[in-house]
Amino acid sequence: HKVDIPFKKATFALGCFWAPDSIYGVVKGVLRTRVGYTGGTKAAPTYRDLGDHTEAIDIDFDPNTVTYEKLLKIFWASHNPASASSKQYSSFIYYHDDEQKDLATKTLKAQEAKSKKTVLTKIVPATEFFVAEDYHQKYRLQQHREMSKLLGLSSTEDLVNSHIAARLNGYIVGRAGVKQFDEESAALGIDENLAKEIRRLIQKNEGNGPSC
Ligand code: MHO
Repeated sequence: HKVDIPFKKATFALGCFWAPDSIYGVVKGVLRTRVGYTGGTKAAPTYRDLGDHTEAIDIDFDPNTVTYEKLLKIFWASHNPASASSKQYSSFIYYHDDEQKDLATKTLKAQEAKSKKTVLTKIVPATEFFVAEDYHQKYRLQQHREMSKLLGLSSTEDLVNSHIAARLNGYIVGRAGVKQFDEESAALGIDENLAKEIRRLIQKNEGNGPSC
């Protein structure tokens, strides 16, 4: 389930990280995702004791298939950047280079103009990303133990490096439709029995907003 092509990184915080893991996991061009804690100073943060860090998602993407602008568009559309939250759930864009910084700044201004609200999102340089505990990775997929087992996804290693894990974690909660799934299920190596179950879950959950 490994995809070995050149990639770029995007790192965002937009509330509880389970939902963005599913939302970004099914975006075309997204190769891998992992959730964790970043932006703070506390050494070795954990879910129960994350100190001044924020829950965030770290994305590996293929820039030839998806642009950083598209990922930003999804960022603004997937949470309310004008609502105040604790540091744990605050809105951040952690840029990896000047181009990302400029695009983030530009789209933040556009978001403010469009919503006529003060956007609280902070745009800051990416710093060390602490991968969260196993049970937070591909959280939705892990609720389907049979499926994770079938795919041989057991360690954190698998869960954060597997392309198929990122995709299915979004599909099973309906974050992309059957049509897109059918276009890539063969390439993902999914057999017909599993495909049937996934289509059923997509249809059941499509239209439900993402929840945490
Ligand atoms: N209500 C959830 C939020 C989890 S999210 C990873 C919980 O506290 O378990 O912060």
